[in-house]
Amino acid sequence: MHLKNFQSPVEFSLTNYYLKGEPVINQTRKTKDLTGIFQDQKAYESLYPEQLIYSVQAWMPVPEGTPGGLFFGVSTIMPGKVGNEYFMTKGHFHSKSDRAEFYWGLKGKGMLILMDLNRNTWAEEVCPGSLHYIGAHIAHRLANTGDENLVVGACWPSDAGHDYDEIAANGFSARLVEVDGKPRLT
Ligand code: S6P
Ligand code: ZN
Repeated sequence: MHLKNFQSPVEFSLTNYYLKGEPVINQTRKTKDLTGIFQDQKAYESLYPEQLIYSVQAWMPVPEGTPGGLFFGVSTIMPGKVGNEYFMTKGHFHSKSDRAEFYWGLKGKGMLILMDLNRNTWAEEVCPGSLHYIGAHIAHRLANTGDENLVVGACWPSDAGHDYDEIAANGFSARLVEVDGKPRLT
């Protein structure tokens, strides 16, 4: 019998929402990485190309594509807008499109924008403690509607992958914009 205590190689801070340890990947998306995502081209071009829009940390304990494993991620979306459209992630379907995912709100205020294969789009409010099940064949994107960072946890299958092409080509069928100071899907 083995009764040794081991420590997990990765820690998640409940105070600053940071993943610490190895192996953790850190990804940033700046204005210059989000060409074609926002509607207002003029407003987009007026932003500083190096401005950080969102970052993602992920613990991928098994190689990407492994069947049966799980990944753990934390997405942080900065507050701000391009014209009247909130800062948001690129959004994607999973490459293995039937793979689901959990999101949960940790900090800040935002919306999870969801779209099915028939291009029906809807949104769920994200706040600390909100829990979101993203089912099979549903594209997903996060938008920050508040004035502080939006931090969201995620867990998804290690063989899900990301399909950005469909969203890059056709977008979602609705956009989350500010109307009279409030978020609205239009
Ligand atoms: C992965 C999961 C998240 C997103 C992240 C960034 O399946 O949904 O970790 O990758 O929120 O969004 P995007 O659309 O740029 O990958
Ligand atoms: Zn996903």
